[in-house]
Amino acid sequence: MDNPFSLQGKIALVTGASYGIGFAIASALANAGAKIVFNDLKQEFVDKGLAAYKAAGIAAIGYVCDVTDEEQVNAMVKQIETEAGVIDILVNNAGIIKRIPMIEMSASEFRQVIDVDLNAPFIVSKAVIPNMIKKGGGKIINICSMMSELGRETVSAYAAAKGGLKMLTRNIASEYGEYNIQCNGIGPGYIATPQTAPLRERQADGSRNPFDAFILAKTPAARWGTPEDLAGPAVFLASSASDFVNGHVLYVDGGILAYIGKQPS
Ligand code: NAP
Ligand code: GCO
Repeated sequence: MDNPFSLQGKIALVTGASYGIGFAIASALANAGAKIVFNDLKQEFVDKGLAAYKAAGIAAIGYVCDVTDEEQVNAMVKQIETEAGVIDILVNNAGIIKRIPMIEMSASEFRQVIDVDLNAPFIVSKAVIPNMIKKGGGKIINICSMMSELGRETVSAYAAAKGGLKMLTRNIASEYGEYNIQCNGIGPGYIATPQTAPLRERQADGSRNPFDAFILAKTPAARWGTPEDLAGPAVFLASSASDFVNGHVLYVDGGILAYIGKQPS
């Protein structure tokens, strides 16, 4: 029996993958045999990403592309298909967050988050699905969040986007499953990346950030996740090992969603 987790011969596009979770997922897919293509907003970050992939022994191809811009996305997908081949695996990873109390957030700020975290996965998925169908199938992995299930103060736009992304995941699975396209989500818990750095920064007096202590009390694993914790789940959902898994969000959260939280001592 062939190794069901092998990605040999597959082409994987991971959006926003110069660093952070996207970089870790792309590296894992490469180590499983996939050819990696990625994008970022700025050439500077694409170049930094290419250097990091090279240092990890990964021959990635990088593109400058704003995933909220449908013209840029369609041009990038066409260029990828010319330079590397039809995309077999899409990871919609690019994302932003704005932590602002809802009644202080402008409609423009709200729309910016929705644009990157929800509209962009729609735009990129729409660009790759037609040739996935022609090729006989494909894998789409949307990077959701704890906020696909839970709310908290100051993240209204992000939670609305990630909740919507869970349902977009289910709808792509429903609409294109018959073409052997599996669309699933990964819901990371609290992961130590630049996006969550403000939540972990030490206080002025050197004490731990209260949010840091809060998350540790809410996580059975009693630690923040690392981007590498997402590697195995991503390879699973990108591989033939998950060919009958569709419309599922796999939470990689150390148990947060299962736990009421440690009683304060
Ligand atoms: P990050 O460190 O902020 O990295 C986000 C990446 O997305 C960056 O490379 C960024 O590029 C790129 N990006 C943002 N807007 C873009 C756009 N319009 N077009 C193209 N690229 C764009 O975030 P992260 O922590 O690695 O998170 C990655 C994904 O996981 C996000 O979808 C996030 O919501 C999700 N997530 C994160 C956590 C966590 O705890 N960290 C937990 C659950 C889910 P620039 O560097 O150029 O801005
Ligand atoms: C926050 C965090 C979270 C994480 C992640 C949790 O401000 O609460 O940024 O939103 O990024 O989405 O799964």
